[in-house]
Amino acid sequence: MKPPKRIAAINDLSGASRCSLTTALPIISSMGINCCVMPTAILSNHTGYSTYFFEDCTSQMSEFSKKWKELDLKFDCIYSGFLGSESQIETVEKFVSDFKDENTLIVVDPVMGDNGEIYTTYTEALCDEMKRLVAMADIVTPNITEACSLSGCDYFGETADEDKLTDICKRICDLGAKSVVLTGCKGKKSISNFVYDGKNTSMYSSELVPKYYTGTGDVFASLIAGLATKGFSVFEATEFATDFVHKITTYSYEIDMDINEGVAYEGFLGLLSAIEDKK
Ligand code: PXL
Repeated sequence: MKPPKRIAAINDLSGASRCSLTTALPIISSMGINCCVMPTAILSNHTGYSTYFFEDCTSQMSEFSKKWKELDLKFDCIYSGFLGSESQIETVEKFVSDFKDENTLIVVDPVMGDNGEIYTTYTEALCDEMKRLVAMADIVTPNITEACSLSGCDYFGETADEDKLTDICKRICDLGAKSVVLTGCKGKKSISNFVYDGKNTSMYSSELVPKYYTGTGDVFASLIAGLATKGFSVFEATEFATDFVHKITTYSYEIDMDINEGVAYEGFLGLLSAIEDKK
């Protein structure tokens, strides 16, 4: 029997929200993977609420890195998300160069905004610097707002044809990323995730749930990081994640969850523990 694989999740800790680390931890652990968390910032709750407490954790991140190096921790995957400040780009780059070996998978969720709006704590410079992390990634998981920022396209709404999506993904791969999963492309009644692995494309769709829940992208990216760590291809991982997110958003809609409270995934975590490693 092998010990569980290990992911370093670099993301914020929003205490009373289902997003970032409070989502990555249950999702990744339920997949049988050890999730080591490095907070980029601590918040009382996510920034979509009318009020929140925010404290940047840049200096603590370097201390975590130092100690993890002293402990000689090895990671099968490094997964980054929401960053607290511009200088954290360098901190994450250094973390990757200190901990990556030839088998370490790098997943970058370039969290910056949504629905055409950049999050309130993000500066233009931070969005621009995010390209440096994307350059190191095996898999990047932007939504359309983030993909437009990374590829230099003007935001065009949430709908696009396959040619446009392929063009944006190619531009993101030109930055250095190996594959892109572009999330949340909307049709009239569907929502799709579009994959480009540098060669092939594929689209995975599900029925659109008419309410947008904060933190859905964190569930999605955590699933992609976990499944890719378990040996699933980016296409297989996206197919599974699309279906799982559809199940949890449908349920959240049926029980009339408040959008700020995020997706109620707790009752579905058992589905993740049944997934076996492919490698
Ligand atoms: O889910 C994205 C996200 C992550 N972290 C924080 C956020 C948000 C979205 O609002 O505010 C702190």
